[in-house]
Amino acid sequence: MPNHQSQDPKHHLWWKHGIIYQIYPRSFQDSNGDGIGDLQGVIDRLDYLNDGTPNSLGIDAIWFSPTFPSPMADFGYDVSDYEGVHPDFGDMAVMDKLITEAHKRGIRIILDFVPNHSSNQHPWFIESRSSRDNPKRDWYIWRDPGPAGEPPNNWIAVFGGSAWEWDQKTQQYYLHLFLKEQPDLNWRNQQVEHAMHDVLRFWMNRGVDGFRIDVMDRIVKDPEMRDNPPQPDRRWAELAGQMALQRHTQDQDWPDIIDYVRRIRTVVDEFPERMTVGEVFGTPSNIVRYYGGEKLDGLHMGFNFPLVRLYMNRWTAERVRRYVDAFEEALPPGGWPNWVLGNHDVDRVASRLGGGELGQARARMAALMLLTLRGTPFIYYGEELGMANVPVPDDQLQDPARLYGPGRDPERTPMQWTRDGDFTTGTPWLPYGDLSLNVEDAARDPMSMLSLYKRLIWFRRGSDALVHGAYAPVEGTPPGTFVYTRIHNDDRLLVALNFTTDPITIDIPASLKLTELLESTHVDPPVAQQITLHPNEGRLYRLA
Ligand code: TEU
Ligand code: CA
Repeated sequence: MPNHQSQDPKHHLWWKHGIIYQIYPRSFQDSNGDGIGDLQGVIDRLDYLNDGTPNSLGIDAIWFSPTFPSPMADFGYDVSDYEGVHPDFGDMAVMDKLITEAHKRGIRIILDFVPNHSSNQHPWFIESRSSRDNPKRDWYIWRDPGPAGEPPNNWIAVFGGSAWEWDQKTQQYYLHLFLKEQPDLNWRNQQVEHAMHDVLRFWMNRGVDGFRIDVMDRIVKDPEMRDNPPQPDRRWAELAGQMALQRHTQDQDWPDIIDYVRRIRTVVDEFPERMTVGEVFGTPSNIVRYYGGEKLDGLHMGFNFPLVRLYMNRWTAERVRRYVDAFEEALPPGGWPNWVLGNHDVDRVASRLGGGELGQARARMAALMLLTLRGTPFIYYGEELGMANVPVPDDQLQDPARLYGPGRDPERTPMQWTRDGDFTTGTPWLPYGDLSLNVEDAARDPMSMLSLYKRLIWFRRGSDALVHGAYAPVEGTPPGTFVYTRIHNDDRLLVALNFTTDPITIDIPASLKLTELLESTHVDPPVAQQITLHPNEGRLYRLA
């Protein structure tokens, strides 16, 4: 049986028992009218995020996508100074003020640590590429060409083309698993590893509470740089582009990566109550590897992405329950789950699940599931409004990852504060979406997505069952439904989800006596004891 035991409320830890909110800093709030979000803008909106009352969203931590100096080739994921603040976002004084103001509200700060690659404008790379015998040459991955001048191996970059860029001056290739503006750092060089450990210490000394670790699964690769084998199932190539033409056995999840992960954890553990969550992919057992397996001496969490990869035709009760049980099953005792519906790299959940009214209904049910499963929920800014992908005109697209259609701009558009937008007094760097979805109007509507998120979050904050309780699926419910309990001592709850577009009546086992309907995602709250779920409806019940 999955090991989803209750946890002792005494061991309250912010990153386990709280809710984490991802802010794409460029798109949350602009404070100086340049159309680009910034850290002062976030400070101005902290009371929206948590002012200690149920009028606010009620989150416990903010994960910022990169805030560091960067040429913005990949919008901050090409870092040119790991210990600074990009001038578009502010400066170190504003960052310090943000940390202080957030902490005053009990909000922790998580920064995006980008260790796999730096910007090609980083001083380290400028030195490294200057000559073959520069002391920093080996801080990056340089290799001679093949006999006919070809790249050292067949690795391909996520954003298309070979993962090797020729450097005419020193007559070698350098590796870049992403853009050529993002040269891979050589973590097998201890000087690199130590320099990056010091970056973590720098920020923790300033009060930063944790790190989301970018591309955690690729920071070391096959030391012999052997070719990746082909992906026999070529169907994926059409779906996921060139990357899917290979099985990434040599440049992803390399076996000794866990040694580097453990050493990062050792550094983070030099400071109290810090956390790490790694961007890792694949099966639950692969994700658990980054936790450090049974010893749990790796990352505090590895992102659990299956739900962000689910599109409407795969959004079924059976598949989602399989994901939940598989992750619960794979975690070693004490391992802590996490759940996420969206981020800055994937289509927004309301769009993925069908768009329009259907997408909204499914996103509401997904929110109830996100906030009632066992483990840490991650909310992507705007999700609490029901924001969907925004169709950005081709001439305004800016994401380098445009290999896959419009790229990721549609899920990175400005936060919508009022029906006029109110993200900036200038021209927003990306267009607004449907402004009828905005904080001001939604806060006044008890049936809005925002009101649903606030009720669920504030209920969750006071519920031992949801924060600490055991998870157990209820067997034998009709196809298309996923029903589970969350129980901690006498705090006993049941969640019932209907993934179908038909009403479904569920006979709840007599052993689970429903006493009170606490929440429904349907816009027409049903009679308490009736358990006929509307299409795409989720409900939360108290049990005797
Ligand atoms: O993403 C890693 C990753 O695998 C993504 O590149 C994903 O496959 C891609 O975005 C296509 O949708 C991280 C960051 O989340 C992403 O924003 C960065 O572009 C990337 O790393 C490079 O740092
Ligand atoms: Ca600004």
